[in-house]
Amino acid sequence: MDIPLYLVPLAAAAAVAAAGLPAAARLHRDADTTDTPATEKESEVGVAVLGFPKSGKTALLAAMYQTMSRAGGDGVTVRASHPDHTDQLNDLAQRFEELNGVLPFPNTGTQLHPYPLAFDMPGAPLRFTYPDYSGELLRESQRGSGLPEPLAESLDKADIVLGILDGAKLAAMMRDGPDDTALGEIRHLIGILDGRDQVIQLCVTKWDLLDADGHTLEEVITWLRKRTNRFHNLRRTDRDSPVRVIPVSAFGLNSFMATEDGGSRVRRDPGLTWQPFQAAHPISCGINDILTHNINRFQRQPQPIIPASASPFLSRAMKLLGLVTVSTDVAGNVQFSLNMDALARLQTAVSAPLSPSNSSEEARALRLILRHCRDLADDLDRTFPHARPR
Ligand SMILES: Nc1nc2c(ncn2[C@@H]2O[C@H](COP(=O)(O)OP(=O)(O)O)[C@@H](O)[C@H]2O)c(=O)[nH]1
Ligand SMILES: [Mg+2]
Repeated sequence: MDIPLYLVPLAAAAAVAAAGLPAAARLHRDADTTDTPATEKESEVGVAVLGFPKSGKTALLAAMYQTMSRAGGDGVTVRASHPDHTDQLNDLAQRFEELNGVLPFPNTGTQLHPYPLAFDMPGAPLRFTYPDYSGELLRESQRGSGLPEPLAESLDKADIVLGILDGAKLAAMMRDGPDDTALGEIRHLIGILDGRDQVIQLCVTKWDLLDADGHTLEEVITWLRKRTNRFHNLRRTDRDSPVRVIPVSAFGLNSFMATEDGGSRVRRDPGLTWQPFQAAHPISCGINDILTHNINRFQRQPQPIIPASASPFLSRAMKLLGLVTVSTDVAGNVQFSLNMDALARLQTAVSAPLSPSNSSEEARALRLILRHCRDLADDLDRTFPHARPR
């Protein structure tokens, strides 16, 4: 059977690959999937992605990986957290670039296809997994049956939720008038997000199309607000973290790739290079907000103790940055109490110079990642002042 690896769900690919491996390698792989050491498990930041078919989820993954796997000035990069996935991700990005954007990965099936990524520096305490899947899963929930199990589970476990709004459909509606189906999808998606106490970022994909039509982000937001009451509620300013609307384009804005014939074909200009637009911003803004969101959330409780149910990454990061005081209760359980000045301490931890003398390698790596993510969030604020609710 000639199925390219990237079309095979990762679990199946791992099983196929493991079957042909020597025992030592198999052990290593097993350890990676099932017996992940506690320290590594604790570093996982949960990411959920909500998007209808063809909204640009896989293209965003390819573009995000292309962007994040190349170091910027601060040296922060992302790699696949297992060699198998490196090949898959490189393949994905390469095919995206070379096959004229005729994307070779229409995900099928009812499972998520996880792409685990890790920040690539010594001691970096942060991993995340981009869950790609067939958008039909989300469509299924529109028929009133609730979210299919894997998607519901991914959403419940997530620290960061990325809601994908299809920029091509927005561009078409802003040009030709609202379309019930496309509008129904947006309302459904926002309905799922509204009321969730998590870091949420909305991505408007295929921004190249809206940009080409001369639309500003402000116009897009005004358009959405007029047609979706819940959009306004989702973006209310007293949330624990802001729901940004982030323009992204996997193709980029330089006409390297462009759709033709109403989107059915993609043309590539070989004289130009692939420069995705703001593809790393959604996840970076999400990471930037995780700690602030949860500090705000815990501070509203009568007793600001980090619950055992909190994401393991949170407890770990808060401890590394000195935002909590660790104690033991009468039953001998370790308790993490949020410090009163946690928000101020967080600001200092992210901004202060990184010196080996006063912090561990892990804490320095975390601070560097947080600084990198804050810089991208600031960059978004400068480029698109309307991205953040005001
Ligand atoms: N113009 C434009 N089209 C895009 C972009 N990203 C994706 N597309 C188009 O949208 C289609 C669906 O994208 P895909 O990522 O496969 O959507 P998914 O089903 O949500 O994973 C692709 O085949 C492209 O033609 C983009 O940044 N700009
Ligand atoms: Mg896809």
